[in-house]
Amino acid sequence: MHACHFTLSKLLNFGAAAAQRSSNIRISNKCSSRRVHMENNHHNDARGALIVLEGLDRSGKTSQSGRLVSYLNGLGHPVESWRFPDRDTAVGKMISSYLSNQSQLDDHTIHLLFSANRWEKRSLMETKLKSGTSLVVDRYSYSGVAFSSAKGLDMEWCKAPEVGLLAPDLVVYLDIPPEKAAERGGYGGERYEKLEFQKSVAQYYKKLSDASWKVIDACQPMEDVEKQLKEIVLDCVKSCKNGKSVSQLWLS
Ligand code: NYM
Ligand code: MG
Repeated sequence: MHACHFTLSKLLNFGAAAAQRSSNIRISNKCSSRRVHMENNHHNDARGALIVLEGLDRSGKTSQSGRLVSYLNGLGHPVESWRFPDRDTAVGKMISSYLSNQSQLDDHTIHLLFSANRWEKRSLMETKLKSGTSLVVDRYSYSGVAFSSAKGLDMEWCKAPEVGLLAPDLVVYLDIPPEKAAERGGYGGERYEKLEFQKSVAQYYKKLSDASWKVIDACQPMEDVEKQLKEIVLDCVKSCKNGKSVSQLWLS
C-alpha cells in the first residue's frame, strides 16, 4: 500500500512540475507574492473566469450552477458547467465506485485520486479559459482538502497534490448549517453524507477560507441565493475579460 501511495504522489508531483513547464505560464520576478501570469494568445486579452462553488452536500451548489450558466450564456458570455469529481473519466469511475460504497480504498489513496481527477482536467481547463470560456465548477480543491481533513488526514498533506492547479478567480461558499442541509430531502446515501461528518467538514471549510471568498447564506430562498450569486459572478467574469491575471493554487 505504501508503494502505491508513493507512486501516486510522485505522479502528481511530476504532473505539477510538467504543467508549469509545458503551459504558457511565466512566473513574474517583479512580484514577491509569486503570482503566476498566464499569457494570453488573444489580442484583446479576453479570457474566461474560473468560478468555483463550494459547500456541504445539499447546500444547493448543483442547482445554482445550472441556473448561473444559463444566465451567463443568456448575456452572451461563453460559459460551461463543470463539476468535480468528474465521474466520466477512468479515475472518476474509481471515485464514483468508492463514494457509492462499491469499493473500499485507503483514505490517502482516495484523496490522491480526487486530486488526479482535477489534474487530468487541468490542461483542458486552461485551454477553455484562454479561449475566453468561463467555467462554473461545482466543487474543487477545497472540497478535496475539507473532506479528507475531516477524516483525520493532515491538512497540509492534503493540500500538497493540489499545488499548481489553476487558482479560481472566485470561490463562492454556499453557507448552510449541517443540520439544515441534512433536512433537505435527506442525503442520497453516498459516503460522507452523514450529519456528524458534515459538521466536521464545515469546520475545515472555515479553516480553508480566506477574505477573498464570497459567502452566501444558503438558507435563504433559492431565488435570493441565485440573485446574489449572479451579481458576484458577473463582476468576476467582467474583470477577467479585462485581463485579470491567473494564478496557481497554493503557491504563495
Ligand atoms: N469530495 C469531492 C471529496 O471528498 N473530495 C473531492 O476532492 C471532491 C471534489 O465527494 N460528498 C466529496 C464531496 C461529496 C462527494 O461530490 C461527491 P458530489 O458533488 O456530491 O458529486
Ligand atoms: Mg453530494
